[in-house]
Amino acid sequence: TIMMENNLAPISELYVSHDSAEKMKFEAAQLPSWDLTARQVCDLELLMNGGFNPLKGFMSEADYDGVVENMRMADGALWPMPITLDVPKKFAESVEIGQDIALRDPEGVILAVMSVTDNWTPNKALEAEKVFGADDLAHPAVNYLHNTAGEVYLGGPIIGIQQPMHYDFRARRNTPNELRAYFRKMGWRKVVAFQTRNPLHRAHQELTFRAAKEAQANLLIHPVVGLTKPGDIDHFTRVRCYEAVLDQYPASTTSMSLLNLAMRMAGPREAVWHGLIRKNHGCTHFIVGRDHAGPGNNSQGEDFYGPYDAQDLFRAHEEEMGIKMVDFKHMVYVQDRAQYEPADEIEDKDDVTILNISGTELRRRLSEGLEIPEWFSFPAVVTELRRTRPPRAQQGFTVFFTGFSGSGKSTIANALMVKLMEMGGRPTTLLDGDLVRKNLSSELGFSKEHRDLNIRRIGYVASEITKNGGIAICAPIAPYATTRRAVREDIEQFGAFLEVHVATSIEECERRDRKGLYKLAREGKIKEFTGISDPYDVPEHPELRIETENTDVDNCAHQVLLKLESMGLIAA
Ligand code: PPS
Repeated sequence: TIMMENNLAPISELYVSHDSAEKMKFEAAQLPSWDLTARQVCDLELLMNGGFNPLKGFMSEADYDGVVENMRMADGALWPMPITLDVPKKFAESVEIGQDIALRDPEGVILAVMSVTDNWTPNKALEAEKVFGADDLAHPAVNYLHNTAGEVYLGGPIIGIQQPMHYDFRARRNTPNELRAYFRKMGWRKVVAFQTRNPLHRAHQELTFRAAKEAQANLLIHPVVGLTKPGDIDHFTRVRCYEAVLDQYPASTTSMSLLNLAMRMAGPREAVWHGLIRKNHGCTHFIVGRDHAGPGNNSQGEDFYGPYDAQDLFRAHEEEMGIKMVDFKHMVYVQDRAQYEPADEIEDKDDVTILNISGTELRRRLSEGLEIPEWFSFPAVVTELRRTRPPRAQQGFTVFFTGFSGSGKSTIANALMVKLMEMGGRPTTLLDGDLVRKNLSSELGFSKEHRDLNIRRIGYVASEITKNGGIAICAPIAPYATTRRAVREDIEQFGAFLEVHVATSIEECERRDRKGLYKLAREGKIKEFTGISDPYDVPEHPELRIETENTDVDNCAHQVLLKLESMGLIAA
């Protein structure tokens, strides 16, 4: 049987004693040092504060092998997730076994010292298969493993010097021992934890409240604020949303604390990992939902894991973990009775109207500024989400013209800019090819490398403008498809990207030869001239292609406006 009440004795941390910390920090400054990645900082924080108990450092090769193979450390302890210090080969070669290294945050502050006991090159394909279920780059953690993580892993015990600094929501962050002390003080003997990386709506409030009632426990809303799935709503917005929902629970039954975990989206293994972490934070129960910590679709368009695999794996290890699973009730809104009910307990199913709004539908309503009903979410939550995700017609975006020199990009871009400024509402910046080459890229020429740099710089500025709600209009030649794709990816994190191919033929550009450059290029006086002596990749799927040969400038700019309107970016 499972222990149903929590043991709230302090859990062991890996910090050096307060008195020795200063001395150790001073000595550590002489050591070879490693600048931790964002994920490693998250992992280190939970190693040091006991959140990853019983781990004593970054994993040794033997622990790693066991964890990958069958979720067990070398000593047999259950642990489902590799916690490894990945570094580039070059750094690994500079470190000897037995040596101490200083672990620093991205600003250079020394957080811990690690005694290196292990140094090995992991079989990443095997790790992907065993831990994440498939060696498929569509899985965000597999992609990270192959494309971001270093080639070599270093392992060894650590001694913590200080915890990573957080300047946001400081009062809401708690170590396992702080939470244990809080539960002790409040007399909370049973606590059910709810893990989340999404805003909470009414259905979540209902299900968490029911889970707590069912377990006769208090409730801990325990959202992840470290690293979640790429594309998620940022944690700043989410925490403001959670704070709004907290008022909805009966007073003093529920608490909220932020967990600086770097999620891996590993489904079943991740659920077990989450459970162990909550156990360490003094909780007795843990809510596991349908498709817990699911990574989305694989490259075949199918789910990586079965919808209840996470619950099954958790249940199989529940006893050993010492934390009990509360399985997630799928709550739906029954309009006739104006309340949420568990989907599998609705009696007169065929006679009542059940309402639902999917995540996709919610995003659509936000982006189009449409109604989000009160039965679905709390007005205060919707207000926060609308502040972060204003309707498309108020978001920033980038129009990126591409085409040969003399194709008419600048002229159309200028016409578009004044039309947008006539409408007003958003600051507009034109990043014209010539203008950029005077200001941003004055030292660059026209080699492939320099053109790439030039376009990447334009993309960076445009992405900042887009992020800040403005309109960026770019008009470089941008001859390479791969560079244009990279710029698109940079910008689409923040707003829409509209690629416009100004499709004037090279013959027509040369015939017009407005700057006399084509003549010089033909004579070999300008080298590497696009379309003459340097390549141009014709865009395959631009949002818009403009033929200029029989169309005047005003009409070309108008075509762009119509496209923007159809994308909801400007009001019709
Ligand atoms: S790129 O390839 O996107 O980085 O080029 P871009 O920054 O748009 O700069 C193109 C303008 O530079 C002038 N110019 C050349 N263009 C192409 N190839 C060569 N070798 C070259 N040398 C100078 C030319 O005037 C381009 O201006 P636009 O406005 O396109 O005619």
